[in-house]
Amino acid sequence: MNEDIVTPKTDASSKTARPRMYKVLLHNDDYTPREFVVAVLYSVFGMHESKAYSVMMTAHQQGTALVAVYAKDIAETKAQEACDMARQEGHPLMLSTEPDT
Ligand code: NFA
Repeated sequence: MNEDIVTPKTDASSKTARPRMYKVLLHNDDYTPREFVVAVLYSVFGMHESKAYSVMMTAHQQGTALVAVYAKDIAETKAQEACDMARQEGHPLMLSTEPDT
């Protein structure tokens, strides 16, 4: 009778675990030139210039802005790369990472 009916497993134990995601945040400061921030967002995060400009302006006006969300190691590497580029040019630009929710 019903022995051919197979019900799919939908419980959590049968689902594939996804890696925890991390936000990369851009922090405002009084010294890093706006154009430099835009250039970093473009070269490290592959943002189009118009998007990079609006993220830069959000940080400038609100103090911080969300840049992107990645797996932990990628988020940390990109944040570090961006900070390194700034340090190389003598700018205090800061990016940080934190768990996404
Ligand atoms: N506040 C900086 C300036 O006026 C620009 C800036 C924006 C710096 C976003 C850091 C992050 N030159």
